[in-house]
Amino acid sequence: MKMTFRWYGEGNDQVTLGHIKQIPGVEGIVWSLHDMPAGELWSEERIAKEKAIIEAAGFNIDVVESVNVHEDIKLGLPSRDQYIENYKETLRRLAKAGVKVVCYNFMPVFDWTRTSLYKETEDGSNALFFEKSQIHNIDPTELIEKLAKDVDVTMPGWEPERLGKLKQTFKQYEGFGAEDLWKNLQYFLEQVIPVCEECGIKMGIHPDDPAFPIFGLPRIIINKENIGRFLGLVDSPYNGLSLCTGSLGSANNDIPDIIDTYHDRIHFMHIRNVKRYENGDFIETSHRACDGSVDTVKVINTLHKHGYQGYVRPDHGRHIWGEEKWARPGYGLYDRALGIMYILGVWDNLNHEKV
Ligand SMILES: [Mn+2]
Repeated sequence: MKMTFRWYGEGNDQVTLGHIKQIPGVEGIVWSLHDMPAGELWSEERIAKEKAIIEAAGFNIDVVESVNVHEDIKLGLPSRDQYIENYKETLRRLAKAGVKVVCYNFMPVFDWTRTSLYKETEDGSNALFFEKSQIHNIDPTELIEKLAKDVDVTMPGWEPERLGKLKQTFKQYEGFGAEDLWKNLQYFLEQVIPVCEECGIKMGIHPDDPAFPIFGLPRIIINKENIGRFLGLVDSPYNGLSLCTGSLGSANNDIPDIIDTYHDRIHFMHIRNVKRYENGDFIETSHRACDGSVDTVKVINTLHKHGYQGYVRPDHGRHIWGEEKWARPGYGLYDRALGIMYILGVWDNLNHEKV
């Protein structure tokens, strides 16, 4: 596995490349142009600038997370064709700069949803939390506005231009079902994957988070069966997965079994843990297997068994040692660094005869 760390860019992240440099084993930065609205063509200058910053710090730029998919593509509106053309050209430019894997998602309206960003836990840390009953009793625009007020940074999927149009976007999805979303995803892939085959970029779709429908919006990348259907939409190694154990772990998925079945289509792994409660609530925990509902050791063992050569990053961490005062929700420094040491500890142990 090749270890990476997500970083939001200079001036946009309190974590610095210097901090990341001191975490053992990190080879690459998972990056994006976070101020770029979905659907826009990325400029070669901006890509080159980001590449220079990251490479100067001694990291590779192999993985981009994300190039966001414009809502009109998910909705299947006539305007999607121009946005898809922009997407294809952005991929060509990223390939030219040396990018190997692009992560994206195909979730209507929101990239991810929680009901609390700083839920306190018994040990004094706090973490992202999802309370199912709250979701049923709140208007989605109210919920997102409430959460957005808790932080002074823009979070992926909650960009101001998206938030400003939430009510209108929800209206557009009235009467829109899972099969419509499948059809529009297929249309997108049939255009984009041939470009990836030409330029050598592997696409990795991120599972829906949480992995079940909310607010009446369809969610399709949620379980083994649907992942199989997704991979069959365009049966190419370039049409693959960014397998996120935390997202799939928000529902009762057997993730080691999913890895066993689809390992040759996994280009990028997000490894983290969540604790699921019987009432459907879940909270993000440390990466350790016994702290949550995801058997992270078995996940790593299964990747090792298949000789996984792809990219890995620790996903969301808890906020610990007071870092909630400055860290992005889920993207502090400390718990993700601990997560890396856990992942690499298990991995090195499996490799011990070779070390
Ligand atoms: Mn993830």
